[in-house]
Amino acid sequence: MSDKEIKSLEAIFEARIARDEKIEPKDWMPEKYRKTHIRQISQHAHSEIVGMLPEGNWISRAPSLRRKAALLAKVQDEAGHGLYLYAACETLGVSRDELYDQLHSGKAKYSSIFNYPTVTWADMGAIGWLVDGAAIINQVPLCNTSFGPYARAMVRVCKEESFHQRQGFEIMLKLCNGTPEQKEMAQDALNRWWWPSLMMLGPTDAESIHTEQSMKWKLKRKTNDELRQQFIDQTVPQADLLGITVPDPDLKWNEETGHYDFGEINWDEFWQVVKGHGPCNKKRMKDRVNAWENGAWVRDAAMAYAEKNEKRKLKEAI
Ligand code: BYC
Repeated sequence: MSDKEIKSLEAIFEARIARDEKIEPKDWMPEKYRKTHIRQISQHAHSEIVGMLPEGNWISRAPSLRRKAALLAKVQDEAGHGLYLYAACETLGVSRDELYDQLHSGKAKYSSIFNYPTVTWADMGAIGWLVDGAAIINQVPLCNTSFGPYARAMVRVCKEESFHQRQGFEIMLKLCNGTPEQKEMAQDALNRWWWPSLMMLGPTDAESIHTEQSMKWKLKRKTNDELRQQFIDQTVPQADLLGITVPDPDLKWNEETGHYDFGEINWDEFWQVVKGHGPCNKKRMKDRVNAWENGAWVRDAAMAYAEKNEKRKLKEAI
């Protein structure tokens, strides 16, 4: 294709973005648009899959049958989110095997938040309330993202995230209305998950290398800092309602801006975790690779069953 032809396709593409039209997999798109979508959607898919691991730790330890059923359903939803997202990513011409290879070899990133340990039951509450709460704030704008398969996947994901957030908040509410020890457990979980939840929304806009271009392409509809402020503004009153304290001495309502001011985030810690040196990075990858390898017989059996069925159908058709 000549440079002139590419320029004209680019102009048509930009005009479609400006009109808020959805870009579909078979439409022409700039190579950089395709690559940046593969990057973000696959990181998102990996986060869902790795995100199952810290919670999986508590399925066999949940304090009641009701809690166990809800947690099990939540973790299954996360597997489903991973699958929608991998499928959306595959429409951009990358194979599932390649994506898994990138995750298992440590080449691909996944959300920093899942490299922290889940040491008490209250962590299940804090993850649902804070981590899924931050995820909803990040993902609701993505329902309106420019790439069709990603936007459509997000609509369903957000509906399920909303249930996840509520089940987490309800765990926290129960603990906060329980014994002093239970309330202390909830406070301890908030202390440990607050700052990593703020980091989850990505580096500051000044440090974010992809935001500017992704906003232009309407891949991202809000910047990292906008999402973080929205999360803080929404969550602090919920902590007040629970009667526990956000671990930030600089947190203060600002009448003038109509937002909370907040303290300095430890970005060194964030980058350490992103680079693989968080408290659980190695364990998460080991568990994920083991789960993949130990599941090989299930995949082989499913393939053998599908082939057998295919042959039977062919035989019947003859
Ligand atoms: N962790 O230029 P930036 C869930 C990387 S799962 C690790 O701002 P971007 C759930 C970033 O990739 C929810 N890495 O990037 C599941 C980039 O590196 P590369 C997961 C991070 O993409 C189970 C570099 O830093 N949500 O909710 O414009 C149980 C510079 O950053 C992180 C999504 O994936 C991080 N936190 O903005 C419970 C949502 N932040 O790629 C819950 C979709 C940044 O150049 N993703 N990096 O090597 C997004 O919205 C955006 O990708 C982000 C980052 C806002 C996360």
